[in-house]
Amino acid sequence: MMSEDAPQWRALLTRMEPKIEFRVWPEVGKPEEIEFILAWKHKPGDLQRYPKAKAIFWLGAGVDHLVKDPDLPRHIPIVRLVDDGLTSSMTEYVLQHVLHYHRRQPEFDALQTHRDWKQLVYPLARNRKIGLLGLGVLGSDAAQKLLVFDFDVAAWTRTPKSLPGVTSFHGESGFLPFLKRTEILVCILPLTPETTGIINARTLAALPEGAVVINAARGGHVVDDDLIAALDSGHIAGATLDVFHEEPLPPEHPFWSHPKIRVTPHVAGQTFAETAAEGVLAGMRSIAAGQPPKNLVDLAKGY
Ligand code: NDP
Ligand code: OXD
Repeated sequence: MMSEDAPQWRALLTRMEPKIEFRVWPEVGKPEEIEFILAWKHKPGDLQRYPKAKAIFWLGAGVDHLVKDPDLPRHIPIVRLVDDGLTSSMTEYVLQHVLHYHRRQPEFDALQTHRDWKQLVYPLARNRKIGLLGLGVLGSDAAQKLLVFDFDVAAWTRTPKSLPGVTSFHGESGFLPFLKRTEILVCILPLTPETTGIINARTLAALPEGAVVINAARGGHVVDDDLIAALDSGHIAGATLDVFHEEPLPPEHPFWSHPKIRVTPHVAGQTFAETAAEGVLAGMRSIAAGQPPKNLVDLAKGY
């Protein structure tokens, strides 16, 4: 495995399955002895060094970094992380920032700087239209919890979806109607060639005046200059961004100091070994028993 969290993974996995011999990259010993690879943000090219590897367990939900590795061994299963801890933490992030905008917190913050006591009104949650880009593992959980707060939730996906309480749009023809009704746009899409740059000038212009954007997916989804222009024109009222084209976000990047942008350092959803290790072990056991593991990455789709 490769990760600064390796000691915790080692402790958890070997407690659950004492037969596991756990090696931490780069001290992997003989590459031909490695059966399962656990990786996250690996050094491109390294994964092809293990001729007897039976699977790669990617310790994150988004596999964009992995699938762009030209030396990725494509003949073995690639399993991505689906984990309750990660899912809950992403939902917390979505709720935190949706509520921040719904309750007009940026405006209250501005009023406070002028010692101005103004009781701005906000709509009932059921009249606040949230639009989720993506309704997969993470989007579905966020949608369900937003519904608990009574928000009016819609989602846009590649294929048709039906999740009770969620208004569904899909494909190219569904994109514009989805945007037109969305006041708080939340991106939880995988980064693929189809979704790269999806938050661009046209998308932002289709949102209603005063809409806000929360990007919890990947920096590559946003065309940075288009977002800044839409914020500066006043059409978009604010943006919360967790992910960036370059991470860490370079100190000179205009996002850091833009008055309408909140930056968080790629912490929206976190992988917790404590909850994730069991799923990884279950995947290894399935493969060892000749069964297909859960949460396989579809390399043709890229997620
Ligand atoms: P899933 O694969 O479970 O869901 C992906 C969703 O996106 C599906 O609803 C899918 O639709 C939709 N989608 C994919 N491509 C398109 C497209 N071209 N057009 C419309 N919809 C599309 O992924 P997860 O929910 O587990 O994770 C989503 C992403 O969140 C990850 O890929 C990762 O980049 C990001 N992430 C960010 C984190 C952070 O800390 N900032 C933490 C964890 C994840 P369909 O089902 O129809 O194919
Ligand atoms: C992930 C991430 O994809 O942390 O899991 O971004």
